[in-house]
Amino acid sequence: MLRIPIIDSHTGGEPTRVVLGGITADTLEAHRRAILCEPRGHEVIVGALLVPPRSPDCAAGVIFFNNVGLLGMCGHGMIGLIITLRHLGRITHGTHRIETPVGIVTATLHQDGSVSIQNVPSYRKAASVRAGGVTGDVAYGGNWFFLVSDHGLALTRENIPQLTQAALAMRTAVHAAGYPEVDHVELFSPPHSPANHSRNFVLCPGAEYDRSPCGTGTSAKLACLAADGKLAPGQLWRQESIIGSVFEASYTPGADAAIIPTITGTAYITAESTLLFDPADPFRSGIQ
Ligand code: PYC
Repeated sequence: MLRIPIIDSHTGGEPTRVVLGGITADTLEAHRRAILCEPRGHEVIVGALLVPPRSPDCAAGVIFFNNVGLLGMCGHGMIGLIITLRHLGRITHGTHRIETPVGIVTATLHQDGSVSIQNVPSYRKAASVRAGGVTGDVAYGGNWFFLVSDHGLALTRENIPQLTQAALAMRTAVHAAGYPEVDHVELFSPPHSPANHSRNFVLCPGAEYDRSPCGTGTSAKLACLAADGKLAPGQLWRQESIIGSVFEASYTPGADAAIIPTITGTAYITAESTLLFDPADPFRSGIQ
């Protein structure tokens, strides 16, 4: 019977399932949905397959995946991975380089248990794109985002079904407007807590919403703020999620008008487990 050891965590409410073995990058696709989705999990879980790094100065390599495919990077997932590696005794406090498919991310595990990730270069590709009755920016932060503030919707938990439908329609519209690379939509409003600068709702590629403020989405937001001259290098940005969890963020200037964002958050281990795939189970591959 196939056995896949995993460790689950959550970062600001958003779950990460780190896969420690049992499969390789070559066999991931065959098991991707079975690892994450029902009956073993839930569509919202982001997977993180540990792989040997190609670069000898990296502590680990990781491939992030979700219910519909692979993710270039994942901010909340990287914070969850670092806390998982500490839980396993594979790393201690300090700075660690982690290889992702879109570049090397430098993660710092602080003494207080929080994690800062220096993300891949992030940039705004297009400003003020008109699509589906709204205007937004297209930006990259390790994944592609359509960032919209003029949506007219309240970012409350009760509104999550309406926010999801509206964001799905915006994604279709921004594809039609010439940006097929966009797989996440990020809606903004003023924060609910005066300690924060902004609240967001993030639609993920598989139509789930991010419970965390989204590390790659916050990176894309910083790129837009920097491009508009609204946030200076080193200035703190506190991004609040739809459930009220917070990432702290800032940036340094990068090459070619890109920025290098740093995102800080905290993750907690929720389970250590081994997934079993019984050949007699008609749903061993998940509910397809
Ligand atoms: O934190 O970057 C992130 C993320 C992407 C999708 C879900 N979370």
